[in-house]
Amino acid sequence: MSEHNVDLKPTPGDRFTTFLKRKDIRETLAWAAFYTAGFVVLGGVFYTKWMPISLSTDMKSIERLMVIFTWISAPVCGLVLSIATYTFRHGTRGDVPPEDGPPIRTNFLGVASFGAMAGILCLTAVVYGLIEMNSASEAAAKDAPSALIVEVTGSQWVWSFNYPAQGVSSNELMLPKGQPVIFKIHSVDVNHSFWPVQLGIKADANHFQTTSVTTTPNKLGRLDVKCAELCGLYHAYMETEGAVVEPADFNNWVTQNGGHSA
Ligand SMILES: [Cu+2]
Repeated sequence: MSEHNVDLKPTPGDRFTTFLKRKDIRETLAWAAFYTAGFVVLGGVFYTKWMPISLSTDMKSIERLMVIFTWISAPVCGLVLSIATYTFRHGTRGDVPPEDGPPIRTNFLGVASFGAMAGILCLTAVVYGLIEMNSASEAAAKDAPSALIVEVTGSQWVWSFNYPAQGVSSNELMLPKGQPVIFKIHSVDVNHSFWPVQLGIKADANHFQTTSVTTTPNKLGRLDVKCAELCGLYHAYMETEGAVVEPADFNNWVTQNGGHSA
């Protein structure tokens, strides 16, 4: 008779419902929701305020990338913190730790959903990154003919900039607003990394190869230029300033420094 063969084992759904009814799980999930919401708000509303101001579309896409990656990691971070919070609230000195539960490596649903979730998160990050990178290099190719060329030289521990078409050299990075700029970067000694912070770009400065990176400053403002690769004793001080200025002011600066407007 069939009723003798009825499978009375709880289904995965039943087990999940029982799991959700546990007090410790409910409290942990509540904390997880609280922390996750906190990180989502911090990432979306405050992150961009704490970051350096944006003077190019590349910096805007870096901002967006940081916010989206913060949102992706928010639930993971929220869950870890919530478990820690539960432990701090309920753990007592001298507690006997509970025995380990059954291993989940044989639980197909558990393993598959973990794998799928991790895979989707990683794929999202990779695909998103590729799309951003592609659109940046497309824009760079389109802008190349009208671009201002700036030769960037890194040396221990100074940045110098040469504007070949204008015949000007400087230790501050001056750029006209609205004109694409191609940085041709190299180093005279060890490896450095050229990082004009508010432009949202960064590229290695190597001794044996010139690297190049393109962007278009689209806002007036002060620039911080830093070295982003440990390059010796005074690496931390390898920084200089600059500005994005109106094209007319840029031309004035060029002539004041003995160059000629191209
Ligand atoms: Cu350096």
